[in-house]
Amino acid sequence: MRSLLSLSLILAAVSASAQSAVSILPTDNEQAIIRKAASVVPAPRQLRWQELELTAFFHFGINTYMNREWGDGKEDISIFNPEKLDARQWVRIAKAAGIKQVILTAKHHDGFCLWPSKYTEHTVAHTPWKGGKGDVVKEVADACKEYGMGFGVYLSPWDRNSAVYGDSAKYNELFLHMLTELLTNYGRVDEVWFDGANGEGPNGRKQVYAFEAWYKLIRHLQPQAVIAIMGPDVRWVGTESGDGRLTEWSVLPVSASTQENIAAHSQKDMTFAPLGNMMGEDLGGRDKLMTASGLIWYPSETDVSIRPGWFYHPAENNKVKTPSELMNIYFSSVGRNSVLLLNIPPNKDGLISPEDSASLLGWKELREKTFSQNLAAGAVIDSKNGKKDTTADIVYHLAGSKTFDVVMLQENIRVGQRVERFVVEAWDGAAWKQITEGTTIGYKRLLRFPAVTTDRVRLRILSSRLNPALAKFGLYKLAQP
Ligand code: FUL
Repeated sequence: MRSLLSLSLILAAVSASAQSAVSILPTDNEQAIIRKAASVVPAPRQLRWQELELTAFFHFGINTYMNREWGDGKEDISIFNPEKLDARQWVRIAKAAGIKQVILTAKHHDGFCLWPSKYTEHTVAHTPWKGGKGDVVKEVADACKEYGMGFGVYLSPWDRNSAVYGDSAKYNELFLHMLTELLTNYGRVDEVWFDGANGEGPNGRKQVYAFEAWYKLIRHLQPQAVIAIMGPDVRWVGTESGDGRLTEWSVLPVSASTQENIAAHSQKDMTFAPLGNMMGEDLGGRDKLMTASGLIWYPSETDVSIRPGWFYHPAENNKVKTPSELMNIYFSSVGRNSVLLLNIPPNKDGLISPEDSASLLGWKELREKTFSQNLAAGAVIDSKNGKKDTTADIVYHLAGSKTFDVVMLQENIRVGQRVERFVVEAWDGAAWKQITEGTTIGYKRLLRFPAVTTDRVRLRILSSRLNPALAKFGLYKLAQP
């Protein structure tokens, strides 16, 4: 018998060879490849990002004024005048909802820059807002500093305004200048988000992006920032519905991060069902690893909007997702080994609307009520490894009879992601009865099921790539909205 905190039997030591990328040699057999996969670990910047769990997007710009989703870059920017803009309100609301980091659309596909870039006239400096002296990027960055929140920038590679888009060398140079401004003038940047969307179509302008130069610049200026989507650190989950995969590996074949692969699966038009939806498959299962030339830590991010659109539209004020809907998204994103990137679009006044903030706070309350009391706390644990050390049975003798309908599992991803299959069972007084099951765990796995009352729960790890290394186990009772 051992205490909840001393899971030493199943906690693996950090392997000396742990790293965020490994190559696979032609001589590696299946066993060697699986061992390697189990030892791939997040880089410190990826670990920090994963532990945030909840992040937010602020889609704001000329589209907010045009009541559009995709601008064409020809907009008359004199309509941009968010007189009541208060970025502190945005960040305060996000923080009150338990969100840890926010990302601002510094430049969307229409090319309008929310900061006074020196490299184009299509910016806030050429609008009536604050007599051309305003800078939304600065206001958001400063508010993040004030409230202790992470700060990130979204910069669309696809630019429908720039005259040099399609002249690859010139546009890449412009893009590097813009990135430099964003990464040097606003303090610490924690995430850089490169959208893969491109609606040029087969006869459109063809721009070859200088990704390597962009990444080098980011690593140089803001080494702690994760580079997301068209980037090496964070992968798009593959849908904008809020649904993560049931089997979600953070260790993938290196081919998953190629730009061709990302671009092929990104949006090509404004519909919200991306072409080549990447959700169908398990991307990092054993079969995928066997043909890989290398393996990388490449975790998924689930982006979804609190409203139907990414930008604010008055007609959607009654379509804001409810606290229960946000709770479902929480379970299907954070609860499926992903980080949630929830979009909250400020309105034309430059404020988050009351509908959105009420829903966010209701959701926060539901999470707090549900997760404040871990019914496995104080349990006495009896664990034994199976015949192979890649299986384990862990019995939790609860501190009395408890009723719960949620289980939370976390792996210690500092040593890698390992668990491939598990079941959770409850003792009904005479026998063990299965209450739920799953495949991957990863950073966090949350499962819901009809309420169970018992004083004994058994977690059985049926398959793992190396000895399972669990970080946390929790049992909870869902709060009613
Ligand atoms: C997509 C874009 O086309 C949408 O407008 C939005 O920015 C979303 C987050 O990414 O690819």
